[in-house]
Amino acid sequence: RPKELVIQPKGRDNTVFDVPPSYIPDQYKNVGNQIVSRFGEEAEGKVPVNTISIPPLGEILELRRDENFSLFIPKHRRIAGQLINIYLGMRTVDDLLSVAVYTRDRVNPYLFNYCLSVALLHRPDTQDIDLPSFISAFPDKYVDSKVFAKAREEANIVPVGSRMPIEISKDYTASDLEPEHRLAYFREDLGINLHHWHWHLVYPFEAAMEVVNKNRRGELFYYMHQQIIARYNFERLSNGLKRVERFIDWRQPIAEAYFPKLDSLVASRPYPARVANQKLSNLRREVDQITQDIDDMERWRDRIFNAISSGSVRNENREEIQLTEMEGIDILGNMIESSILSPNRNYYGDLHNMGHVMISYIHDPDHRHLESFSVMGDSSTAMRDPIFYKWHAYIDDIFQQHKSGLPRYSENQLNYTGITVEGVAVESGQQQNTFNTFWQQSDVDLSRGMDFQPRGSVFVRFTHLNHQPFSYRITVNNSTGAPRVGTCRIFMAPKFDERGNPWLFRDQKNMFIELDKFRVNLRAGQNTITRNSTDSSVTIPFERTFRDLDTSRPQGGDALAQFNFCGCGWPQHMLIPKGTSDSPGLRAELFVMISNYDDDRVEQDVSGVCNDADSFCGIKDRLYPDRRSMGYPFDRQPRTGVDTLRQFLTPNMRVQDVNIRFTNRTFRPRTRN
Ligand code: CUO
Repeated sequence: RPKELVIQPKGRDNTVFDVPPSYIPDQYKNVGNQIVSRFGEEAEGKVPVNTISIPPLGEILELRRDENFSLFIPKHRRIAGQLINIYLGMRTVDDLLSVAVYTRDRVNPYLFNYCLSVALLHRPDTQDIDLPSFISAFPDKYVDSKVFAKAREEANIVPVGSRMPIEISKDYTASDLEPEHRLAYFREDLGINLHHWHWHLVYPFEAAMEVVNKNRRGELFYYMHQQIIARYNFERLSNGLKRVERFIDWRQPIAEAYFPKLDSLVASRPYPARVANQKLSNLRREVDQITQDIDDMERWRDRIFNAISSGSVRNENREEIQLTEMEGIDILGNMIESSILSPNRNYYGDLHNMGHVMISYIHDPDHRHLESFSVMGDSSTAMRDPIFYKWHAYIDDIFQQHKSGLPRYSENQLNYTGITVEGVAVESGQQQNTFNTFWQQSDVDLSRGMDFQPRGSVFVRFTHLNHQPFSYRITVNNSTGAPRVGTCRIFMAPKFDERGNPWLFRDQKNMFIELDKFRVNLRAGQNTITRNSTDSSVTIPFERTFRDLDTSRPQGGDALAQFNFCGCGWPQHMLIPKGTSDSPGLRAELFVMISNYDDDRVEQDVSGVCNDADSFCGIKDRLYPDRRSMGYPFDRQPRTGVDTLRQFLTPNMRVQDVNIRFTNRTFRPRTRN
């Protein structure tokens, strides 16, 4: 990929930055004027760039421009923290622009993009600046590498306007000989991987304290990833596979292989594959300054389990901190991930992050082959690999150990006196209480992340799961004689386990996926609540997942200002698991609860901020908008005497049998005229 000297301001492809001559990197010094004038000739406008004194970049330059970049590698994290601080420390937006232009052609492109994104997200004076969607900046992290040669050819030969979309098969990474491949549509989904990237962009685990220290971030790390595992298991049951097993014995071979077929355009190298039955080794990678033994991981694990069983952790001053009912999970989240909010990173270590690193170097633990990390080493690609889910199933199980020691919710705590949910129905298509799923094709423009002449859009067409839009109709009786306010919580789980047996509540509770959560006003007497699937509190709209904002944004500044935060959210097209194609489809249980808003409420002003995926992403610069433990009411073991979901119910809850029916048809694109 040619490294040109021009940053193109978004949406104005023919505008260039007026790079001060002193900013031109040494390797271009002799030809700098020619390059600038070449781009300058085509330019319709120039953005002035101040010459300022640039802070020393030091260690930041040690990551070469043609290397891959991973936040999981401690050295990379450290230099990312330094660069973020430089961007955050600029006094004005003009100075920020100037240092961005200067660093753009010197530092690693992934590092540059990540650090500038974090800074734009967190500086008060850049809230109205939007970035192009990450997939259009780095398409190589999301699509089959074969696409790029085809795209270049298409761009060279076919004029803009006549170019045909390049189709990516949804079966390009493996064949049906590999049972795990049945889940490829989920693991390799563009929207899911973009969500995961955005989540970790919004919740970095290492940076300036004011960037990391967000309300309940440790708990949200637990909850968002717990929901990923629940959703993955739901998809597995839809595909005749049993729930994912934990990666618990780190000295045993990993049966699952994965061949990502992604090439890093920045590093000009493919992401390494993992063959079946590879084993972890101790890491000795001087190049990354990583020396880590499996023994270290085991020690951290044992200390974490000790902390959970004793109900307290030890901080760096050897003080005990209790893992309380409400806040303990937040401490554990930061400790296990780990983030800089961990009470004692020396002692409890860096278990989850180092797991990613160990797995991502399984093919070259001592760097003898000069290979870089695999997809597990990068939050934008990690969810593609089956081992991601085994690792996170293991991590989640640690959190569940803590949760199962907490006080159980009593009937009184769960109930909302006087409020009865009398009926729940799902309306979609002809059949009530059936979700309809199918394949859908969509087109994404990749041209922004590629340099070729002549320019113009080049679309790829990919196939993803989707569902028919639906609405819930919920009837509620309020017998209190006065208006009431509640929070409506909607979840769904498979009705039977992988053997076809009904669940015990203690197992089924971990299978519930959150579908929606919203406030309801209940007048005295009968109420009917209707709610559309597109309003879900876990999802962002299709358009926001895939498009640059300038083609889809509503008029007005507020939505625009929140774009980067708003990129976080489960993709709407993956809200409903695939289900099965037999009649009547996969049998599932839809759970609706109305809890007392007095116990849920968080006092804050959320006007003008993006909050449509707040269940998984929180709200930018605000408190998490629900006071309950995340995952409520399924985050605890049930009270005594409750073995099944039915026994768990109080009058303010209701369960409706539903079916998820998959039709093996592919609908043509709807994203482009
Ligand atoms: Cu999201 Cu392991 O935390 O990837």
